[in-house]
Order: sequence, then C-alpha cells, then structure tokens
Amino acid sequence: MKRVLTTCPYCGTGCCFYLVVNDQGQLVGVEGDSEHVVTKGQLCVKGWTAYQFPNHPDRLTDPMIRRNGKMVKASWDEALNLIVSRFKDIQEKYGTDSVAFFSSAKTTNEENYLMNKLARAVYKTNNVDHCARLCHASTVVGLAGTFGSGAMTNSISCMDEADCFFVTGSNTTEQHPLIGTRIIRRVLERGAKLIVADNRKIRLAEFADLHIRWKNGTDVPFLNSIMNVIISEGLEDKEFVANRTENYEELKKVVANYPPEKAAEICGITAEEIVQAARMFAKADKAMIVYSMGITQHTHGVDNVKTCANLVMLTGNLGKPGTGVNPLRGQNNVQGACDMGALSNVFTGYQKVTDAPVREKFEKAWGVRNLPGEVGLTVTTAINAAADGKLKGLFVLGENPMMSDPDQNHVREALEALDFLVVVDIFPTQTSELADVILPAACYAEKDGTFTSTERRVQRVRKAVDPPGQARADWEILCDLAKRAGYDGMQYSSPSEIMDEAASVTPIYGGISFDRIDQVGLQWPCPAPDHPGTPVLHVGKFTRGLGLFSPAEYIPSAELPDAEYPFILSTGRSYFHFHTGTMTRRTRILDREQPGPYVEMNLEDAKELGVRDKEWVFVSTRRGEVRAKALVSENIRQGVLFMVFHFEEGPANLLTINALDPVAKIPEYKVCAARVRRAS
Ligand SMILES: Nc1nc2c(c(=O)[nH]1)N[C@H]1C(S)=C(S)[C@@H](COP(=O)(O)OP(=O)(O)OC[C@H]3O[C@@H](n4cnc5c(=O)[nH]c(N)nc54)[C@H](O)[C@@H]3O)O[C@H]1N2
Ligand SMILES: Nc1nc2c(c(=O)[nH]1)N[C@H]1C(S)=C(S)[C@@H](COP(=O)(O)OP(=O)(O)OC[C@H]3O[C@@H](n4cnc5c(=O)[nH]c(N)nc54)[C@H](O)[C@@H]3O)O[C@H]1N2
Ligand code: SF4
Ligand SMILES: [Mo]
Repeated sequence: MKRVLTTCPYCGTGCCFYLVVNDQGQLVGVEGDSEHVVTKGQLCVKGWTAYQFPNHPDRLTDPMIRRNGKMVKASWDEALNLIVSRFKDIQEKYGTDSVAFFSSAKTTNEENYLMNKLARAVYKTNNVDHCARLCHASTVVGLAGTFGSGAMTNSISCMDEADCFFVTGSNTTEQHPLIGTRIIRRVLERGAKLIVADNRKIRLAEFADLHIRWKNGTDVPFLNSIMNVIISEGLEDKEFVANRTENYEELKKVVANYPPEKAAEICGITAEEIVQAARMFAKADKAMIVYSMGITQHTHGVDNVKTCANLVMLTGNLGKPGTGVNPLRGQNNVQGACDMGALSNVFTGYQKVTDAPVREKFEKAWGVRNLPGEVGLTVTTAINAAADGKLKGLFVLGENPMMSDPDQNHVREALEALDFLVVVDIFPTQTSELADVILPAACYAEKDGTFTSTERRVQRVRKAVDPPGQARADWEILCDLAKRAGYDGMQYSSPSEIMDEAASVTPIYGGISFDRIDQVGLQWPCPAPDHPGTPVLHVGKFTRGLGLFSPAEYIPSAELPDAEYPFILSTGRSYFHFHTGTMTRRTRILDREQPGPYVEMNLEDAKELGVRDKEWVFVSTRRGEVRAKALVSENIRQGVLFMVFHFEEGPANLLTINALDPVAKIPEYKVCAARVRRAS
C-alpha cells in the first residue's frame, strides 16, 4: 500500500488527505492528514469517499470526434489538429473574438494559468472565464471596490477567536462542513454569539442566538437597517471609521432611509429582530460575517457584498484575528482559478487587461505582441453571445454549463448554435453530449499541481495513480494544443515549472513554489521567497489604502411572485452531492443517501395545495417545468421553495432565470417566481 498526500477535489475548505493505493496501482481508500494545519485529519463524507469516482467505469478514456452526427473514437493527433484548424477557420471567418474558453475551478492553478495564457497569448482573446462567474463574481467585484482585494479577509483558524458570527446565505455545515463544525464548536465551547440569516432552518440555525428568516432578496434593506440602528445607538467604531475609511457621510445618508420598522416590512420580519441583530453584532469584541451564495447570486449581488463590507467597516471588525468579511469560496480551486487569470477582465493576480503597462509586461513574459486590451466575454455573456450567433467556437474545460448555467433551454439553444464545441472532462456530461470533440482528462488523483483554498492557502495536489486509457492531464493537453497552434512559449516538463512562471508574473504568488509548500500550504499575498504568507488581510491599511464605504439602495429581484407564479423559487445544493453530480452521483454512498430531485416546501403551503410529504409534484416557472419529490416541513419560510441543481432528471436550471447583476454578470439563482401542482 502506498499513501499519497493530496488536497480534496470538492469544496474550498481545502482539507488534505492521503490517497491509499494498492499494489496493483488502484485507489482503495482515503486517510485523513492529522497534521493538516487547518482541519487536523477531519474530513466530510465527500472527502472520505473521494477515492471512488476516479475508478468509475464511465471515465472518458479516448478522444472522440463527431463524424456524420455520431461520436467516434479518434487519436490525440486527429482530435487536437481538428481543434486547431476549426478554431483557425472560425477566427478567420468571424473575427478573433468569435471563440471563447471556459476554464475550470476543478482543475489546478497551473492549468488555469495555461488556459489564461492559451486564450490570451495564442488566440488573442480575453474571452476566458470560469464558474466563479456563477459563484463569487459579486465578491471579487464588491470587495475589490471596498477594500482593494476580493478574497476572504481572514483565515479559517480565525474562527476560533471570534465572539460573534453573522452567517448569512451560507449553509455552512452542509457546504463547507469543516468550517461549519468549527463555528459550532466556538459557539458551544466559548459561548460566541451566532446570528444566522437564512429563511431555511439550516443546521447552524439550531445553535443560533438569533435566526432571522426574511424574504429572499432583501439583504440590502436588512443590513442597511442594522447599520441604521448601530449609528443611531452610537455603537459604531468611531476610531476605525475616522482613521481607516472614507465616504462615511454617504453611508449615513443612505442607511438613514432604512429605519427598522420600514426595513422590517420590506424583509417580512419584525423591527425587533433587526435591533437585536444590530446590538449583538456591534457589541461583540470580535465579530465576523461569513457569507456565500445567498449573498452573491442576485441581480444586486455586488450591492449585497458591498453592504456586508460596510457593516464590518462600521464596527471596526477588520485587520485582526477573529473578525472580517469571510466569503466562503465554493469549488476546491475557485480561488486559484481567479488568482490565475481565468477571468475575462484580468490576468493573474487581478492585473487588469485594460492596463497598457500590464499588457506590456505579459507580452514580454510570454514573447508575444498585441495582447488584447478589451474585457472579454464572461461565462454568462458568452452563452448569450452564442445564442445571438456572435460566438462560434467554444472550448469548455472542466465545466458543465448545460446543468449549471441558468435557463437550460436557453443554454441548449446557445450551444447548438455554435459552429464548434470542444469539451474536456473526466466523465461524459450533459454538455459533452452536444460537443464536436471530447477530450479525456486525468482527474485530481492522476496529476500534480496546486489548489488554492478559500482562505487563500496554496496546497499541493499529487499524482497517486495513472489516468485511465488515453486520458491526459489538462496541462499536457493545453501545452500540446498551443504547440500545434504554432506557439512555442508553452512547453513545460512539469507543473512545478508552470507555477514558477506564474509566480514570476504574479506579485501575490511571487514567493510560492512547489518546494516551499511541500508540507504546509502558504496563504497569499506571499510576494517573496522568504515571505511567510498572510493569514489576515488589511492589517493597519487596506489594500486600496482607506476602506471605501459603498452604500446601496434596495433594488428588488428581477422576477417577483405574482398571482400566476406565487412562490419564490430559490436554488442551491445539499450535503451529499456536488453541483451537476458528475462525481458524487458516481459515488455509491452519496448517491444512495440522496437519489433524486426534490423540492423543499412549507407545511402550510403544502396543505393549501393538497400536497403530502414525499409526493411527486411539478414545479414550473416561465422557463420550464420539472418533476420533483415534495419535502414538506416547517424548515422553510412560507411562500418559498428550495431546489438543488444536482439532478439531470429534475434539473433546477430548467427553471432559473437568466437575469444578471449588471457589473458582476452573475445570475439570479436565488430568486425567481414559480408555481407548484400535484403530479398525480
Ligand atoms: N456538498 C456540497 N458542498 C459544496 C457544493 C456542493 O455542490 N455540494 N458546492 C460548493 C460551491 S461551488 C459553493 S459556491 C458553495 C455554496 O455554498 P452555500 O452558499 O452555503 O450553498 P447554497 O445552497 O447555494 O446557498 C446557501 C444558502 O443561501 C440561502 N439563501 C437563499 N436566498 C437567499 C437570500 O436572498 N439571501 C441570503 N442571505 N440567503 C439566501 C439558502 O437558503 C441557502 O441555505 O458550496 C460549496 N460546497
Ligand atoms: N440553479 C443553480 N445553479 C447554479 C448554482 C446555484 O446555486 N443554483 N451555483 C453555481 C455555482 S456557485 C457554481 S460554482 C457552478 C458550478 O458549475 P460547473 O463548474 O459547471 O459544475 P461542476 O459540476 O462542478 O462541473 C465541473 C466539471 O468538471 C469536471 N472535472 C472534474 N475534475 C476535472 C479535471 O481534473 N479536469 C477536467 N477537465 N474536468 C474535470 C467534472 O466532471 C464536471 O463535469 O454552478 C452554478 N450553478
Ligand atoms: S469539507 Fe470540503 S474540502 Fe473538506 S473533505 Fe469535505 S468536501 Fe473535502
Ligand atoms: Mo460555487
């Protein structure tokens, strides 16, 4: 038996574990890493079972090409040459920006760096993006605007020092289990206060001092009103506001419009709840906000994020342990994919494509001329452009937009309108069904590299076994493709060499190398080889200098309930499955625990519709209709439905609305109007 230390391929918590390999070179188990700095050997059920899916017989093993409408096996030579020639034809016929690249938060930093390089240096387009667009795009924009850096301000271990947690729009125990248990431990063992704002009775709510169940989409008036109370009771941190921030007068003016009585009415709660939350948060010595998709996935997602930042600045909870604005990043490497420039507006380290000196630096480093200076298409706007016939070629590596993007019929229409679609994945997916070329990739257990966790910690991923059949690591595929496209600046002998190059052009990663993170990962910013990494951001000074109060007014969600569609439909995830289910639905234990689509609904609503628990219902919106099992309880607010997007046979994204935040371009997954009827 061999044990290989690596990092979990599921969520952004960043637990590390040993993959156990038998003498036939097969993965047979997982062992916790008791030395791990953050989680000390603990894992959730997805981590414990992460050795199973790589062995699944459905793994892609050969390149495939569509011939006369059918997918047939092909050689790597044929498949890669076809991609090069079709992309060349498309760009010649329709222009440089008629092709786009979707990168992947499932793949390594090194692979995301290469996607950013392939799109920009070889194909001369900024049309490169990834699922952060569907996830924390609002965070990246909102916190960059207020603080100057769009990442989690503090560390996971900081939670052991907090006196008050404000958890909003994060189902922490299910989605970031090892962070959820950490919060519970602090509450139970040290009496830290816990405010949970979620209209579902999530597990954390059982431990909360205050559980607030307002209407989805009303975070801005709720948080503004909390600040209104803090200011009117003189509970703000006057010294912090005076010395570390700007634009306070503007904030005061805006939050003055949200007295508790008025906000309570918009939010569907009591004024008393707002006052209590305000006092609890402001009076704590060290308080932090922990948030996730409930805050970001709205047409006013950036406003939500900025409003969270305002509250934390107002109470002086920044730049020290136990505090901060802590957006929990979702995918195992979504932080890293952003850091490595898989975003349509920035190169690595958030260096803007619109800055001429930045472009010059990358032109020199990559040995190319004329890097494009206009912001490219995002995952969401690329799909729209394809539907409009403006985007003709799409290269999707490690994403499944058919199941994860909003409004599935629209996505299908868009992908079918393309001239040429390439999918690189480890399994066949709903997206690869529409592809012209499919390339088989090695999974996390079959390659070397690094992932960056939610707390900005760069950690090693190590090869434990060989990939199945002809499958190759994404980085090898990308290098081969670049060479065939006539670019000789993308040849590497190992991922370590790729990281060295990425570090040399990325100040926040400047001191990171495989040698340094061999045993313990480092947290960026880590600008130099002797820098110890940075557990807490904005100590003494914000990245942008002063913190910028950025007040926002309430803007209602794009589609609200009416007589025809009387419910708010909200979507998200569950403990046992991950996203579009490609990996967890191929893991026995997980699939057994949760075998199919369901919709959570309130008991009173169910009574009125004559729906019983576990009965099949149809949920419909203006976009489509889905069959799911009703889960009836008091765990969800009346008038609200909740569905997960894991199941192909009941795809929540057939129902969701393609409405975007105007700046972040993130979809409104958390609110649309729906109705329910019995299926029999
Ligand atoms: N098991 C598992 N773990 C995962 C994932 C997975 O698919 N499965 N995915 C990973 C990824 S990529 C991500 S981004 C994270 C996401 O992690 P979370 O954001 O924690 O998960 P969600 O279920 O999307 O939504 C969180 C909560 O937001 C609440 N909510 C809905 N509407 C609103 C609103 O208007 N305002 C507020 N404040 N809250 C609202 C919902 O009731 C829900 O409980 O999880 C990561 N971890
Ligand atoms: N309705 C609704 N929709 C949502 C959300 C929501 O809350 N509600 N949340 C959104 C969020 S936060 C996110 S992050 C997105 C996620 O959206 P996606 O990223 O599209 O979803 P995943 O299922 O994680 O897709 C990852 C793909 O990568 C493949 N893969 C895994 N490892 C590798 C590898 O090493 N190499 C390659 N090449 N492929 C690999 C997997 O098989 C899978 O097909 O979904 C979004 N969609
Ligand atoms: S908490 Fe996240 S990183 Fe840790 S084992 Fe579970 S899925 Fe993996
Ligand atoms: Mo996400």
